[in-house]
Amino acid sequence: MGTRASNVASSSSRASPRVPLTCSREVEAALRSGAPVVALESTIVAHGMPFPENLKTALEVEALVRTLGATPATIAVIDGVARVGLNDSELKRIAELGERCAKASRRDLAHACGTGSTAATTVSGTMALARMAGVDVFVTGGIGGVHRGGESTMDVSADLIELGRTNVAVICAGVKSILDVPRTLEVLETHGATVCAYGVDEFPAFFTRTSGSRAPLRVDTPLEAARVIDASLRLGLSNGSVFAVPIPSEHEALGQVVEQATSQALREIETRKIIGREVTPYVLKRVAELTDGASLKANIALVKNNARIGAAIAVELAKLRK
Ligand code: PSU
Ligand code: MN
Repeated sequence: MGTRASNVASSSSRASPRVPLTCSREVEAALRSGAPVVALESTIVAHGMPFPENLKTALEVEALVRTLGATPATIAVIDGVARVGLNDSELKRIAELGERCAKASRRDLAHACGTGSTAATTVSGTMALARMAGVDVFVTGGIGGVHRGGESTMDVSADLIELGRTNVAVICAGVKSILDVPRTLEVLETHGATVCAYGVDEFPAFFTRTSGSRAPLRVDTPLEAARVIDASLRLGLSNGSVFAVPIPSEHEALGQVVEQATSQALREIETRKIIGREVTPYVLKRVAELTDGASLKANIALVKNNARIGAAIAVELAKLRK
């Protein structure tokens, strides 16, 4: 597996006195033997879906990864310790906390660990911890991006910067269309992140297979993706990569409904003069109301699809690196 900090604690139950990071026994054993491991984030659990669907989905995604021959490693900060591989009760705690759980991107990791807090990790926080533990492949739903109007607000997700400086492969369904897709791709390019669409030419927009923006690169199979990741690790590049998998066609109809609701919510924002940090919560709430649960269903379907492909990529990568 890739670079691995030598002083990272490896016991399942004790943190090293020096590094507040532990891997579960299962993850530790898999990493030690070079078996495939798939990192999973916890912000999608705490903040991305309502309880109890969030817990059910998280457990099903872990089971799916196992079925496909890889070890799942859900990542979060629990009582001040960065945990790579949560047990079911830790996962339940994050899921039940929901919106009350802290959300940790890279900037928040030291504070969460230093103050003994519990926090769900975003894509950037999860990538940073996955790299420290030696996990190369990470599956999620969507990554953060440049917000619409980001050219003046400078609201650009830390995920994009992390992808420029941490070598982890992120398998996702692109970015939500409430974000600015062209500018998101520009920022990823600026920071040197490798961006491949999976099996298509266009960068997908989460609920829809198309975004109107062509992806810079394309791969078509798990083996091809694994070869790209392997080459990146062999070259010792510091940047990460995005493998953007479109939502499966059979769920895209649902996605289209969500997309129409999103457009309506965005129009409402203009007429109601909603601005700044009120924007995203308003849009998400309106989309949930307008689609009567279709957005959650489509979200779960695409996360599972990403997990299937991500696990297959991790399996191929482990074979290449044996
Ligand atoms: N996009 C989604 N679902 C999510 C997220 C993004 O479609 O749950 C979460 C991820 O954890 C991502 C974070 O890392 O939101 C980005 O937040 P921000 O825009 O504040 O950087
Ligand atoms: Mn932001």
